[in-house]
Amino acid sequence: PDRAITIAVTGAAGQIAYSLLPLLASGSVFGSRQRVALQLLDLPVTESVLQGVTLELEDGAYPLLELPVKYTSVSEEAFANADIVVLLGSFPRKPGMERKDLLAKNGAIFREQGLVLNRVAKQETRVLVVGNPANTNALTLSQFCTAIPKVNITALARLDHNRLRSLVARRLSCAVSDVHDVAIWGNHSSTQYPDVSFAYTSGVPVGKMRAALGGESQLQSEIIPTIQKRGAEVLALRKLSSAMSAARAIGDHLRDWMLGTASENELVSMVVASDGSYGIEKGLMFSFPVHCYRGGRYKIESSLSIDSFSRKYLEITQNELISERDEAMRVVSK
Ligand code: NAX
Repeated sequence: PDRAITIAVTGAAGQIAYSLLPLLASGSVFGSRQRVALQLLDLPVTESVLQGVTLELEDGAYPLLELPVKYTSVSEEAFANADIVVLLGSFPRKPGMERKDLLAKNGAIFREQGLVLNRVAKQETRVLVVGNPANTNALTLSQFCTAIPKVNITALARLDHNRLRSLVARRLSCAVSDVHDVAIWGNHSSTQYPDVSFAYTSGVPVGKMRAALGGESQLQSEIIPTIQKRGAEVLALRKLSSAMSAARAIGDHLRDWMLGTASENELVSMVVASDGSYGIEKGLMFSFPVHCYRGGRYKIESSLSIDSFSRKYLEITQNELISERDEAMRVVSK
């Protein structure tokens, strides 16, 4: 067996973590031969919950999990020697809270965590930001963590990607595994652009997917808004935000990023620093369709042709991200 990979998880006393940690410990993300060491972080107020989660991980008797499981409220300790850092912890939006205040609270958290990582992380450490506003939190972190190359800092769009893939499968009455190359562009927010223009199945060739789903008007009025608002729909029903599906998406993101996608040509969606492809401002943390290769590498698929239908959506989500970035940078540079 290989050496254990060390995974730091923040917000580890929260609900996504409660679904994610068993996936990491059981081998269903990195495979049944890869040992895993967990370093859990949450705020001091949650200490007893975090300790309880640690006891449950021990009681799981996972053959691949290194014992004892470390837990702490000191980020230096959680991040030390981590190969992978999953940032779930963030300041939640409270009723009546303005976006500007949310950006300020999270700007402070992700600046601090960026600075800590800058001191204790390795150059090869891979960082996945999940806590919202995820794209902008990842951007803030990367500004303050120059020790980690920007390509090694990503944020989660895979939940949106999986939601779209599943919706297409349900609409076409086919298996999810038969749906390929859906894409999520832009912000993990209601301005994201869920795109089926490059998607295909064994029955629907590339270029015919919009028509198969009822045409552009159907996409615009129904399919796109359904994905954009899916998180809000789950929240309204469960009175809690998506957690089981978020954990699953985090597992998919990490597996594909570290081990490569199962098929070499498959497109998956990841929030990464823009390289200027498709006219998206360089450096902006933007969800793109990417290819992943073994060894923690990925490449933005930069040769897709964007028509006027898609272009409109790309601009809206880019503009939102630029305004979030400007607001976040204003507060963190104070
Ligand atoms: P919970 O509120 O259940 O858990 C969050 C945990 O983070 C809490 O235990 C809290 O004490 C901790 N925390 C807060 N600030 C921290 C800090 N500075 N350092 C360490 N820990 C800290 O939220 P949960 O449902 O688990 O969701 C976690 C985050 O994921 C939220 O920000 C949520 O909005 C975001 N999501 C992002 C998604 C994405 O696709 N990018 C989808 C799912 C989810 O909504």
